[in-house]
Amino acid sequence: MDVIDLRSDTVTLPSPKMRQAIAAAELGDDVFGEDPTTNRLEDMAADRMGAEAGLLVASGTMGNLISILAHCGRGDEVILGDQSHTFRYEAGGIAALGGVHPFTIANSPDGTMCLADIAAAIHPDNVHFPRTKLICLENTHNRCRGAVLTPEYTESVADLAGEHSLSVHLDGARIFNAAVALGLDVAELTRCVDSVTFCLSKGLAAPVGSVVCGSAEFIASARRIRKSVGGGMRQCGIIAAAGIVALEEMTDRLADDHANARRLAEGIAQIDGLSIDLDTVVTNMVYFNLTTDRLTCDQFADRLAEKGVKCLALSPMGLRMVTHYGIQTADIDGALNVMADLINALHY
Ligand code: TLP
Repeated sequence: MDVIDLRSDTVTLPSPKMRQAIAAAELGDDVFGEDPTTNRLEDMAADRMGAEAGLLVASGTMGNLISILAHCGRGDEVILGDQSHTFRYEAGGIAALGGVHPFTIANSPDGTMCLADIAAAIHPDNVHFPRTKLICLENTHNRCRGAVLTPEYTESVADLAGEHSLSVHLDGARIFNAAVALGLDVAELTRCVDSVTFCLSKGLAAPVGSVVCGSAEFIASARRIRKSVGGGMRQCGIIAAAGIVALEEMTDRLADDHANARRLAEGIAQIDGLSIDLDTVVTNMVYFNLTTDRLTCDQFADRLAEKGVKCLALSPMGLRMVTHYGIQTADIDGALNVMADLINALHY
C-alpha cells in the first residue's frame, strides 16, 4: 500500500542531489573548525539570515535550547508563547538543563503575543523576581496553524525588547515558509532579532540539521554551549552538504507545499462531517476538526492510517496535516478521497 504521510514535514526524505552531495562532501573535524563543508553552510546560512555568523546544530530543539542558554543564565527568565514549540514540545530543556524560567503569555490565534501582555510580563529589577532576559517568537507558528508573523510585528517586539535591554530569539524552524507566504526575502523576517534557529530538515527536506544565526560573539558563545550539550559533531560536512543543497534549491519550492495545503483545505471544507477555517491555512499546515461525534479524532486518525493516509490527532486542536516535498497534488486528491469515503461510511 502506498502511504500518504501528512503527519509532518519532518518526514521528508533527501533529494537525489542531496544524496550525491553527501557522498561527495569534503570533510574535516568541525570541533577543530576544519570541516570545509560545514563552514560553507554556516556562512551561507548567516548570509541568508542577514547575520554575522551561523552554527550547525543537530535539530531545531537543540538550536532553540542552545540559543536560550546563550542568552540566559540560571534563574533568568524568558518570555514566550503558551502555544510555542519551545514551551510545549522541547522536553522542558531550558528549565531542566539551563535553569531558565519560562514566563508564558497567551498566543493569539495569529501566532502573536499581545505587546501589552509582553510589556506587563517584563520584571523590574527586584529580588523577588527572576531576571527577564529574553523574548522568544515563533515564525511560522506551528500550533497556531502555521500562522506567519510579519516583519512589522517582529520589529515591534524587538523595539519593546530594546527599551528594556532584552534580547529576542526567533524559532524560525519554518522561517522560509513564512518568507514564501509573504513574498519577502527571509532576511526581512530576521532583521531585528538577536538570534534565529531555522531547520534544514522539514520543508527544505534535508535529512538532519538546523542552523543558529546571530552575531559573531553570540555564535561563539553558542558554539561553546553546543559542545557542553554534546553537540560538537566531527565530520558533520555530510549533514551540511545536504543543507547546502536545501538552501540552494529547496526554498522556492515551498510555494508548491502551500498550494497543496490550500487544495487540501478546500477539499476538506467540501466534506460533510469535517470542519475547517480556510482563513487559517496560509502556509503548509492544515488543521481541521470532526463535526460528527461517532468518532474521536484519535480514532479517525487511526482509521485513516489503516487506509494509508497518516495525519496527527492533536487534542484539543483536532487533526493536523502538513504538506511537504514528499507530497504531490495527486496525493492530496487521494487523501481527500479516503477521508470522504471514511466519513460517508459512518453514515451507514
Ligand atoms: N515540530 C515537530 C514536532 O515536534 C511537533 C512537527 O512535527 O511539527 N520549532 C518548531 C516550530 C517546530 O515545529 C519543531 C518541530 C521544532 C522547533 C523542533 O525541531 P526538531 O524536530 O528538529 O527538534
